[in-house]
Amino acid sequence: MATLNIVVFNPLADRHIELIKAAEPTVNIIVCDEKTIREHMPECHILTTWGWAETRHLYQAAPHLEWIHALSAGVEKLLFPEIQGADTILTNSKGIHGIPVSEHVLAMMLAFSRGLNLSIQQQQARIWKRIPTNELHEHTLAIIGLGAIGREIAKKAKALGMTVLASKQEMTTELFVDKLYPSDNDSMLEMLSQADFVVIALPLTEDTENLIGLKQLSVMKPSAYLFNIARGAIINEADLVTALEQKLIRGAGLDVFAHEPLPESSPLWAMPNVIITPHVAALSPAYLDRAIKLFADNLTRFIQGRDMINLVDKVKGY
Ligand code: OXD
Repeated sequence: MATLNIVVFNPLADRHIELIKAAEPTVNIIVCDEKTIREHMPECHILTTWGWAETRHLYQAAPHLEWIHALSAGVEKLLFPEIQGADTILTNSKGIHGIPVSEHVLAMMLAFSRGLNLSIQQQQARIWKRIPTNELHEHTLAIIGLGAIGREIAKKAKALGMTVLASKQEMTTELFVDKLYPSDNDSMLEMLSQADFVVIALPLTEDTENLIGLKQLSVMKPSAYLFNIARGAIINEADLVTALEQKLIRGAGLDVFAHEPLPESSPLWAMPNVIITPHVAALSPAYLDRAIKLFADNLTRFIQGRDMINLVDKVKGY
């Protein structure tokens, strides 16, 4: 077989290169940035990139490309018509996000529950004033979308004494979920109405775009908090702003937005009951180690012609 050229759109440490080489010593690894990537497309066989990176123009310049691997779980910028109609393999990094994302969600839930968002604001103004605090214990968490991330959140929430509800397309037996709901609209409304904390952990698809709008927000408890660590477009952002302004819900912890970076003009920035993080929920020093390990495993499968893991359905989008 001719040497395989793997173009990687991210800096790699030596240990990452070694992991890939251990899987397949003969491959040629080309690490690129935004400026250099295009020139390597004519010789590229495997492209390792991010689901949020503009890739269509690169694809059009890559006649030998056989496989795109997303270092992210989301593949939103990798689902353009040319790839959907071609044999090009698309895989993602689903399954490696559970630990950091669940810790991020827990951090935001605890921050609201213990009033840390308000304490930090007071601290900046040197104000000593007792603020209302609460416990997660015996409160109810609803997880919309129970995949690898949702399960890890459920496990940690149970350890804190919470009741866990979750919605999912197929009914399965779940160790850390007290009640599982099907994913139809009525079931979702029923689940939302029970919850003190709601976490969105779904992929963005045609079906999930704008899934959470005023109707869903209106059935939530006025004391409830909403968290989004999935994709911004799953929430109708204008409806969320209305719900927060009208106090239909108490607050929101948001790591993802319909437009990123979140525009300076967004009213969300100035809301005291909103915690904004810049799409970092999955990131930690361990992220790339896990992502490259998964890629290297798939590389062996690709070369040996075995079934690959995390194949993305290019029509469904996950
Ligand atoms: C991802 C993310 O898609 O971190 O991997 O958002």
